[in-house]
Amino acid sequence: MADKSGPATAGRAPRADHPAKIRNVVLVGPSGAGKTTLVEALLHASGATTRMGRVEEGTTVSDHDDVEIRQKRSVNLTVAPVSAGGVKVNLLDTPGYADFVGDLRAGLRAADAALFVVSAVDGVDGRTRLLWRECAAIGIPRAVAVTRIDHHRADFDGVVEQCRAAFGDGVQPAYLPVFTGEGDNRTVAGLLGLISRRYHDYTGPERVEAAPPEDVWERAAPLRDALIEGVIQESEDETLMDRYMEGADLDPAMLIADLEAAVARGGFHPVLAVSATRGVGVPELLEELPRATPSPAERPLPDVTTVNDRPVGRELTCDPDGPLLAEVVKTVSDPYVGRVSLVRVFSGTLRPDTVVHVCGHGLAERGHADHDVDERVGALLAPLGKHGEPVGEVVAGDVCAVAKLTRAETGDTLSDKDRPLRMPPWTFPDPLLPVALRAATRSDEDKLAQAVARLAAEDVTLRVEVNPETHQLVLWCMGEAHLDVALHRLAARHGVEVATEEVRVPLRETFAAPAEGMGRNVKQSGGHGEYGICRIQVEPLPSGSGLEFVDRIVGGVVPRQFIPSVEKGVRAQMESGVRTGHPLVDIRVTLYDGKAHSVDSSDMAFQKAGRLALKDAADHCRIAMLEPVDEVGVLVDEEYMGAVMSDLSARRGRVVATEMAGDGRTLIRAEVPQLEITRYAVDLRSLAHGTGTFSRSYLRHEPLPAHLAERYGAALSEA
Ligand SMILES: Nc1nc2c(ncn2[C@@H]2O[C@H](COP(=O)(O)OP(=O)(O)OP(=O)(O)O)[C@@H](O)[C@H]2O)c(=O)[nH]1
Ligand SMILES: [Mg+2]
Repeated sequence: MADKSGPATAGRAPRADHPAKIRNVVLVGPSGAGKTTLVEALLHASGATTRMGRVEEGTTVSDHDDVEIRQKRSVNLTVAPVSAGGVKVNLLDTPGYADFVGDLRAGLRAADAALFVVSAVDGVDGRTRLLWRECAAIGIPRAVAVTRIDHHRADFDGVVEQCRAAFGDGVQPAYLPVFTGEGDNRTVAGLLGLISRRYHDYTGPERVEAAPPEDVWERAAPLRDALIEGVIQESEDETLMDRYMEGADLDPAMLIADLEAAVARGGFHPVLAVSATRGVGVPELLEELPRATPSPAERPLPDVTTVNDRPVGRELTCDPDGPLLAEVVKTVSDPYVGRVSLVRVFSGTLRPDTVVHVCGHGLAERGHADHDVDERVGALLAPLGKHGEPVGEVVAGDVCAVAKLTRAETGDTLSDKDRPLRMPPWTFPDPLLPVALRAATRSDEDKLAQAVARLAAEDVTLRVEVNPETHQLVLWCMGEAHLDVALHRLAARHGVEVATEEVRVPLRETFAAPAEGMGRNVKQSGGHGEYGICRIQVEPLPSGSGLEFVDRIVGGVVPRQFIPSVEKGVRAQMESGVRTGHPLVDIRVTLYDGKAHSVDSSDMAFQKAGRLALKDAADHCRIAMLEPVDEVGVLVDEEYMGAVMSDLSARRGRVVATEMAGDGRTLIRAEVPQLEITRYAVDLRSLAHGTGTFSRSYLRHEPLPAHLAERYGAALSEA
């Protein structure tokens, strides 16, 4: 039974009054690698909590959301500060599952270093490599934690090798785990610090310093050499390498200082070995995180300009006394608390109950209209999972939760109101899985549109549209798990029950050949009548032409004022189509004859005649269906290129080009009918084992093959 009473917190949340006393470390790694469990272990070992929760039981600090408890994995970015060596380390736990990349990006934005988590049981797969690339793309300094080393199948050396092959030679173990037992009983016994040469025995209830097993030095010596060489290669002190080569015993404290510099530079990645469940390597991690990762003051600030786009330059630094510069990395609306914003402060000091400038630009397409407003900041909270403890002020470099900022959205910049600033938001991937939504009950229909808009405002990886042709309310998500979260939130936070339906692709009709049609609208049985007769010729036009209306009336057989009426009628009929209910497009209609009545003819009478004429022409001709075709770009590891290409052909796609994209990846450009790729976001993931990404954009409508046209309800008759 899940205990939902919240974390067993012990005392006050850690505080920091200076950037040098802060580290922001984001945990990144594939789903199931053990990030949340590791955060739990770090919280417990640092004394922040009195007991360790478990992901399976829904009792961890990070995975507190109902959906997380149900899905047994993280779907949100959460913050958990721990106190380590007099430093406040904000641990940012991200979801590893691909659907939740929006929260991963938010976590990367708020952090100054990443702890890359890989399971010693599962090793490095395509998804892990993709995540590493995400980190490498922004140059964030990285250390690696190889977790689950208590497991009998843990292969620390093998996984380190895999990491080195995938992430480069900068990957070097800083600790060496020593194992004991055989078969199912094999487990970790202790850790040897390769710089300190200290051995910690973990076979008892507590870690104790002990003499290492004799044979360990043999294994450790080459690793220690490689580690130290890796560190001193990056050192500013060029004499170090010579001294080391000559056999000098270098001071561990100095090496550790150099190790931090090497990590901060981005090309060196120390590996730590951990078992989160048994606490092995957790105290070591608490010792290393403050000293091996850079403080916020050592990291460059993101680009910033004035609200008028003038560069701000170097005058802004991570200085608590400087001008305020902060960013909303995530917003959540809670039915009880209202809106809560997770904020990273980059410069200055954020104080509760002060007015700040809120600036949001560049996300209009995601449903965040550009805005520049002043707003009062409510209470500031030190977040711990779903809980928060009020804090007085938050200095540059720190992360906090802010209550009741009603206008600030994810990606917005907060600054002093008399010195408004703007940071361009980070990039978000496009959601590519469309799902049509319908309120489960009629009374919820109005609420649905509003609630979906709010949801999309919080989560920039959701997009909402009402399709102008199919009129469906379409929610674009990253994948099915993301959809599950969205539906759950619509119900839980907004009280709207939603049903999903298949997304209709906007098909269109057109004339397959020229045809003639007559519209005869004559009603003269008593009273005011209707009279309008018109004859038209219809010809097909190339894709994208719409309607070309040609007036060839001579001798006023259709009076001047009624010619636009005929055109209006034709257009109205085109919108509702002539056979299948899909709009009709790309025709030239030539009005060449007709007849009017001096009393009974009217605008309405000729509009109706126009509609009838088009329908009549359609009855004399084959109506072809057109389907939308997208330009698709698939970026995939070369090993899956063949599979992806043949799958695209099976989807009636045409591969237009393939390009090398570096890093062993290929970009495949293809034109693919929309009907075939509504679920491509899901299918590509299994096809390319999580290594593929794609983009799509509408290209044009093309004829739909006849056998499919029948399936889509077209009773295509040849007259
Ligand atoms: N034996 C053992 N199991 C572990 C360890 N760390 C995590 N696990 C288990 O591995 C599973 C996944 O752990 P999580 O902490 O949820 O993994 P995660 O990286 O947060 O996964 P996502 O939230 O989906 O990204 C859980 O069942 C954990 O109990 C460990 O050190 N040893
Ligand atoms: Mg997790």
